Amino acid sequence: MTLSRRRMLGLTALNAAAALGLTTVSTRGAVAAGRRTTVPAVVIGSGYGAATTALRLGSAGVPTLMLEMGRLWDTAGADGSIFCDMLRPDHRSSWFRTRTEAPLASILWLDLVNREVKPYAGVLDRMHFDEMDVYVGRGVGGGSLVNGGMAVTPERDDFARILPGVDPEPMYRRYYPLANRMLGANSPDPAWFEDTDCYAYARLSRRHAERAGFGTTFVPNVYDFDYMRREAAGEVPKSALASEVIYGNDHGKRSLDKSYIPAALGTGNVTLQTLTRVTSFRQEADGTYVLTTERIDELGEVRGTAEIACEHLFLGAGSLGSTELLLRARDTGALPDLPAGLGEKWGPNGNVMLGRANHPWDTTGLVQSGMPALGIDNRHDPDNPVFAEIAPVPAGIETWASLYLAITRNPERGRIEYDAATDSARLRWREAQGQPSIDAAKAVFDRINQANGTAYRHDLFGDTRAFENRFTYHPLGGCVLGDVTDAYGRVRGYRNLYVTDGSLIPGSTGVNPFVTITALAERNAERVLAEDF
Ligand code: FAE
Repeated sequence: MTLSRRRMLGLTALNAAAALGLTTVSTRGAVAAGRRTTVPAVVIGSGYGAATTALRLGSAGVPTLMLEMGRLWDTAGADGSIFCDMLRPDHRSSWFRTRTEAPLASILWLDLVNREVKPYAGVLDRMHFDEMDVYVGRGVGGGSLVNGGMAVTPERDDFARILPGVDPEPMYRRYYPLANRMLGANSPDPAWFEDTDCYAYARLSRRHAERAGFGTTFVPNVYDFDYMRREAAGEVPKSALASEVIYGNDHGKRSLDKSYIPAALGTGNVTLQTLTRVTSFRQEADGTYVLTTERIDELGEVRGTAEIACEHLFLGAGSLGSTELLLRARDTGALPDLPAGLGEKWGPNGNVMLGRANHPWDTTGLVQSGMPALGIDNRHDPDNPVFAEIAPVPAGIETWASLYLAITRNPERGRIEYDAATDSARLRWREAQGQPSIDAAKAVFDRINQANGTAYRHDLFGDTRAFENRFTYHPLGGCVLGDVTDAYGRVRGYRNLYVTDGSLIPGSTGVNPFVTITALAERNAERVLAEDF
């Protein structure tokens, strides 16, 4: 069966499950339920690494169960929308919070964007640690549901620096092109981009960057630019042009629940169970892994616990999620031989957010596409290598702000630890460790401000700071490839145990990370399927 036919079959199963309110999705009918289920392979999570691995396992004929703690997002609520937008966030926005916690905390020091909400299994989580918050997506598709869709392949020389143990040749010949194709990365028609109102903000930032001698580059995106063109023309319902981004997109976006996941379900070998959180796992004497899982409802009530046994276990719960599960297993004695390097080499991908004040005559318009399309590319500067995404402020009003998410090559690393008292992960990262990111971003944007007679905005992050580095969108590391795992994601010390997500990458990719996470998962799955099954 072709991949596109499998994808159609899987999409049909997802839609039917959503319509019926089912938390188990399969193209083969119901799977056995009960206190203990046994399956050949389990994949924890449904983000980039997990979805890729599930497809490849399913395609190879391995019966696989995917477990995702968030819900399936493909049915409209009472208001006719699947997700809420950024301007009127409701319970769908946030993972069990009473108030939304948007990255842009204020405009003119006024909290115009955050709202009180009812606690619910919403799509965006902001995980709080001592001196760093981590944004992650919750739901079928993980981070793909909430992210900006920027599909960036790092430059080949940079790749060798990011993952020195991985041969770049097959990555650039095979796995990056495969990942980009599967994810549906595409670019806007340049003539349309130059003309459309919704990218006036990006063109203004490009002009300002060029005045200071910086180049910009178009960034592919998984949002369908042809759909966006039709949104702008008023031909289809709006999504990216209706302030939809961090709380999900009703239309246009090829998130994983539109690409890898239906293709995986369409193999007939993959079953997806939603609203199911893996709390811990152990190994039995015969090598079987036994997971303890908790089923919740959308209001957070625990509806039951169950054990799931498997021969092959793939952790794709994201940098924090996978590392926490492994640390818990090691430090509670369930898997005592897990490596000492577990939790190390964590980083926020050098993320720092900043805003610049535009001149009164430099307006950026009321409608800004929620999907970034340009980056200021200063990656080749040996002193201050920066790749700065020109980010939207889809506030629906003229804010006279230009916003950026700068990705810097901050060499600082943090550590994830297991805290027995709270039975949860702690992130050891000090705010001061983010200073090299601020310094690099400042070197670039000071020049841009000087060349344009502009200044930083001090009203956007809740206090008076110009640079916000107390949160990240790009958590990376904790189970680093070549340290905690072998060169293909097999966890050292245990057979048939694998990591397949952003935790494999040591803290930085220099650009937005999801294409690299996907390409690496493709590469590792191919090897593991050839040798371990
Ligand atoms: P991830 O996508 O986080 O998926 C992990 C999944 O596991 C989630 O669905 C969790 O709910 C689930 N999970 C966790 N723990 C458990 C458990 N115990 N039991 C069951 N399920 C569990 O992992 N990256 C880009 O490349 N371009 C962008 O434009 C971009 N923009 C972003 C914007 C925002 C607002 C955010 C938050 C992120 C952005 N990212 C972007 C980052 C990107 O989404 C992220 O690197 C990937 O999603 C990470 O993929 P993983 O496979 O590691």
